[in-house]
Amino acid sequence: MQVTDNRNWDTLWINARLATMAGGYGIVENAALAIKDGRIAWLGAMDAVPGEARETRDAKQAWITPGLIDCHTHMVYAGNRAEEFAMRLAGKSYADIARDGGGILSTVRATRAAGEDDLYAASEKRLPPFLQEGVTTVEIKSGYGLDRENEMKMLRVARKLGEHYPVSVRTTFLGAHTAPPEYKGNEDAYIDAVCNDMIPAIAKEKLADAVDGFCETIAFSPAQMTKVFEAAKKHGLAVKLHAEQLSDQGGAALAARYNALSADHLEFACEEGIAAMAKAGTVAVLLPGAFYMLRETRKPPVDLLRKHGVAIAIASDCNPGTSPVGSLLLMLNMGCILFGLTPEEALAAVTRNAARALGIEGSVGTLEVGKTADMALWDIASPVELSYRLGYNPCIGTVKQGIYHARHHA
Ligand code: DI6
Ligand code: FE
Repeated sequence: MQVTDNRNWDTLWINARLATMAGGYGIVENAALAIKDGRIAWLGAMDAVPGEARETRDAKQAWITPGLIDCHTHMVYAGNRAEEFAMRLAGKSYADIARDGGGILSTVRATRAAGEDDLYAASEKRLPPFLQEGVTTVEIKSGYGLDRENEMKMLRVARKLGEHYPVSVRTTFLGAHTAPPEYKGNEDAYIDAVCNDMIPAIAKEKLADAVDGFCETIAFSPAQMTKVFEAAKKHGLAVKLHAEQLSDQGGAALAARYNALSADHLEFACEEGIAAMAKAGTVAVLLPGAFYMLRETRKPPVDLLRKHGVAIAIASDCNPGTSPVGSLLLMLNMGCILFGLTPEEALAAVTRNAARALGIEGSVGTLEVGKTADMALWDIASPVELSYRLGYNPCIGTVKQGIYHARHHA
């Protein structure tokens, strides 16, 4: 984007070290960055600043990255599943707990029972740790309501979080998470309700930006997910898929066939599915929190993703069952240690590639002229540090649509 009026910037950040993430780290040392109307108007070397701003802010040699993007969460829910955590530690599997009516269904019971205000209050508590760590965009899925009214309640709560906090919320309808008890043994009828009742109502009220599903033996088959994707397509909604988390169901290839924004988890993905994702431009969203919590030993095939040139994102999967995670930075470290990503890949995975996984790479995910001025400021010596440490938060503050928000130190 061409910037014409360069004497009229709103804010000029000076003495910054930029990792623009526009290709590799995209490092610019001794940098300045100008903001106008919430967008990046110019960036480059301090001694080449071509204009003036009403307000100058000194970054004091802090690093500035694109605001982090958590592209896969289920952070709107009620209750918690600490008891199941204890059961899993005692040897019961996630799938066994789900078959016995626990797992996702136990969160469905709690979420259905919560009024909209209570659900908002419970969910609101999970957001600040992410924002304090430099997150400026978060995706939030439904999937614990499993009927029209309760799925819409979840999506409204998610949208409301984005209205009350300096974060953009992208919402995803995950009605096809599992079949609710009233449809037990009648899963096809539930899928019909997802396709013919829920998706049209949610599309009409513009409550979701995308449609997702759980393609797994304990959830829905590729044939059932095909119906859901057809309905999404009919209503102009993008699709995503929880694919190959616990077994290879051919979900990656199915997602690619529908030009999905992303296929997520992928521990059991085969090369054929990955090649199809590469061709379709479908992003691989890796979720090290769930891998870790389930003590999974099969790693997502990172080498195959690299070989085929599939963009890799990572996310928290923040959910009460398999990933009760409150830190995206921890996921960078786990992405490196557990999955073998490089620190540079890990940072790209929560910026540039996470934006692609949400279909918003045109406006966020890198520091480039014309993009939204969503940024995170860090007290670090190099961007590698964001993956290196565990349990430290070096975030100084964020800039959301041009406005600075200092981090609140506890
Ligand atoms: N895969 C996951 O990791 C979450 N959902 C899904 O389809 C887990 C959700 C939960 O256990 O509550
Ligand atoms: Fe998930």
